[in-house]
Amino acid sequence: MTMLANLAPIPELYVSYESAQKLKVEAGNLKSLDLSPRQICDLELLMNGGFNPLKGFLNEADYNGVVDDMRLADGTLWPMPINLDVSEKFAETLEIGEDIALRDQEGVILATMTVTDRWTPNKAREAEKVFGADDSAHPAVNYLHNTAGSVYLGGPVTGIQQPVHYDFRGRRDTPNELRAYFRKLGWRRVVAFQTRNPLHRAHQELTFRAAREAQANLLIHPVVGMTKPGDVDHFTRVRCYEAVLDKYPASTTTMSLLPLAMRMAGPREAVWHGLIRANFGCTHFIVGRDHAGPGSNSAGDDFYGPYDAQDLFRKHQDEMGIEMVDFKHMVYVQERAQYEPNDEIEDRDNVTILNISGTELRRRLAEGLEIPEWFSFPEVVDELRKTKPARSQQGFTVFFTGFSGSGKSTIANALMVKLMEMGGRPVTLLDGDIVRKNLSSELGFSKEHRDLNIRRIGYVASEITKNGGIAICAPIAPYATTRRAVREDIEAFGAFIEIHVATSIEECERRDRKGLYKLAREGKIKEFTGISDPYDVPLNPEMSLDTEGTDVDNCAHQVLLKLENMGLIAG
Ligand code: PPS
Repeated sequence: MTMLANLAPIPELYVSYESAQKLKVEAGNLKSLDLSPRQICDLELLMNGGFNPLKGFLNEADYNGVVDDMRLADGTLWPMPINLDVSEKFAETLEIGEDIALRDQEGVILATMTVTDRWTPNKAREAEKVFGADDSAHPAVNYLHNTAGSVYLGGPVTGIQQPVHYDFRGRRDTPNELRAYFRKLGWRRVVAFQTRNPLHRAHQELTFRAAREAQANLLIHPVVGMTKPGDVDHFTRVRCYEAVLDKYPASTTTMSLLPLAMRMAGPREAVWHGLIRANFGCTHFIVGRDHAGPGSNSAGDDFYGPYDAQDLFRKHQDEMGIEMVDFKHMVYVQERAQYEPNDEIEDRDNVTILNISGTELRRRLAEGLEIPEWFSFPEVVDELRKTKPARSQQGFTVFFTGFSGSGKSTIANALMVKLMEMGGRPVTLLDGDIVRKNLSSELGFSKEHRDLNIRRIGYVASEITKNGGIAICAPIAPYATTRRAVREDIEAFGAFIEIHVATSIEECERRDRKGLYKLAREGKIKEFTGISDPYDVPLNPEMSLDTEGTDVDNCAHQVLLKLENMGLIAG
């Protein structure tokens, strides 16, 4: 262990304050791109040197090298493609060699970029090579296919200003700010701990041991850019970290927030994380079990082996300028009242080994069950309970879908009344007809308009869910992909219960309560769902209701039982 930090400043892409003011005015005349949240994260780390040696978004030759061999065209190790993905429409407007302005989501110009390269990537190949499989169960593969633009632009970036953050400003540092801090305190060996989860006792013990092993100071370096969908939000996490920070011996440990957009790419991600921490002045980096793991693939198996990340890191660390401190899984040994690495436990057969998995922790939080003190700190558990109250106190959305006249509105109304009778949470009904009067009065029934209508319903329902209410939606919602997108929006805040009101088209037409089927058959209403327009039958709804043999009251009751069964309402 000889590594000592060279804490000299690293190159940034920013121009001087005076030049920035001038450039900002000039950039106002350039074609401009409003960056996505992920691109803003990437740009911030490009500009401040976190992604050193990159000087901009990857050009085509660098991209190909990174995808194929984790190397830039000049041979430098770099495992993650950092691309400026745009729409074909925007790409077509550009000339090679042209400068463009890169703006944040409010329109503030953060940087300019000279477009040297423009190409259409083979996304399936990128998915296979970088993430190990072209499987949309992987969050980054899903992003690649469903969110990222189809054309990549590459070229050098000139930084004008940092993205603005209003939260935890005092806890955010650029690589050079952290380097200066380490210099000032005389910290020449620093071990960084990457995390996207709240810290519990096992993490504290692990980081503590890592610092001892590396004879280094400790940097808790949590990601606050973008993590895995469904993670605890960073506001809550930072409050948790602040509580845990007090448990470390004073002046050995510090915390700084990293605005990284994670890709959950396991082994490649570990190498990337290490290179980033070297830029932030660290000499050591902790890689534990299943580092940056994305969970399971669509066949139900893990994408990566639990120690693949450690293996890849070890293979490359000589050229990385940072050393790995590898850790096995930490578990609690009850008789000795301490955490120990799972593979180093002595006298294994005569001790009680305790562990609470992430899934188990989420279950306990959701059901309001006890979380033992050996597992976490009371302050951390308090914070988590505040943000994630027990399921019976969280907001949720019940989303009915089915043909016109299937009985959606009637059942939704009955459900609303029953929930209001029970009390406890505000209930809002977003019925198809009501929404079309109040929110979507200008829309018709083309695919585009129907999707817009459903996305609006989804947006309102997600806000209601976020704020602890119950949203009951009852549109036709004929397209499965749109229903999935709404589900994703809502599940960030609470449960989404999709209910297929499975009345057959023949029965709906026989009932024809509004006389619309007759008009549709006569061709007087065009694009009528089930007659002259498609309906994707839900494949995995939480529930399917048969209205042909069951009355409305009973259908609503079945829904209540389901909600009770899911722990969303008290029995
Ligand atoms: S969608 O596809 O989800 O946006 O539809 P939605 O907002 O639920 O609106 C459906 C109601 O509009 C009436 N209507 C039609 N439905 C389907 N296709 C066509 N072309 C159409 N034109 C008008 C119909 O009364 C639907 O009401 P419900 O409550 O479903 O019977």
